[in-house]
Amino acid sequence: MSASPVIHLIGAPTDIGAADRGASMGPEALRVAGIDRALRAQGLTVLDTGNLIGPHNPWQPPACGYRHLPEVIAWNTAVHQAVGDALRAQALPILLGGDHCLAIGSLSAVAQHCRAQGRKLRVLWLDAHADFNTHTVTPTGNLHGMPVACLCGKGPQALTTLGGPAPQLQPSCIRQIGIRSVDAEEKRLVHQAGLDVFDMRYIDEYGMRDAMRRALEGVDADTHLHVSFDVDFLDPDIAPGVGTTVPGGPTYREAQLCMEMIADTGLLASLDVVELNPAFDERNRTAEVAVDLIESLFGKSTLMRR
Ligand code: 4U7
Ligand code: MN
Ligand code: MN
Ligand code: MN
Repeated sequence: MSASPVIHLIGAPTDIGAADRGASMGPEALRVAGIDRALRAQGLTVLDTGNLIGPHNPWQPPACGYRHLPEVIAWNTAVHQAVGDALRAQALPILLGGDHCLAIGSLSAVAQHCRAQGRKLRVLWLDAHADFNTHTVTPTGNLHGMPVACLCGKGPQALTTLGGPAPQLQPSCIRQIGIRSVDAEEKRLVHQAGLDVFDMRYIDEYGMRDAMRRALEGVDADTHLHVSFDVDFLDPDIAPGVGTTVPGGPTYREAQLCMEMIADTGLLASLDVVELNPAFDERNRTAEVAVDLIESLFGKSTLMRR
């Protein structure tokens, strides 16, 4: 982006797709941690559009492989609309989740916008999980484990066609970073789709710098860069406030470097911050770490930038 766009904060307070209750409190925890103030301190213009509304969580077991599918469709329809509205207003949407199923609504709007504008799209999926389950292989039925599959055309039609005919995303535009928990059958689907995954093994061997350099390879001034930041990407030592912690994630410094390298491209055009669960947090410290990292993602650096 050339001139700094206006940032729209869009709250989606739901845990409809998650394994645990509590991600519905995520938007407020990020506000309490000062997300708007942090971005404004960097000279950005921020409009908090408030919270979307949607059905409450009925807390039912899965039906036909999906838990809460009608409610997930309702929430994603609202997110799709709101993110699309922000992009059409030339704003930079930040979706404050909420669980990660909401990325279906957000990225379907982003993909649709890119098609309309003839822009290329690169998606960085920062997560401990690949989120590539389908209703036939999911061990849980929770839709927060399925958004990447849905976006790539595998999922219930109401979700795969949000934003037009499926698929919303080509696997070739996605880079996954920080992955360390993939279910057995899901692994097969990830390979089949040919997703580009920089898992923790890769980061251990080659470092975050090399992973990010490669994940960002080929982006240029015509690229819309979307970051889908699942807070469980981070090591649980620094980010206990998520439902599905997986040990062995990026450290604080590795995560900072990841964000800084994205900021350096100057191409960030939309963002999801999802899966923060204040019910598992300690004095909001995970929300505060997330806000620190988001500052870096928007270009805050330790020293004056050369
Ligand atoms: B998240 C899981 F089985 N794979 O599908 C599933 F381990 O958005 C977890 O990345 C999914 O936090 C985690 O339920 C979804 C499980
Ligand atoms: Mn996720
Ligand atoms: Mn995850
Ligand atoms: Mn999670």
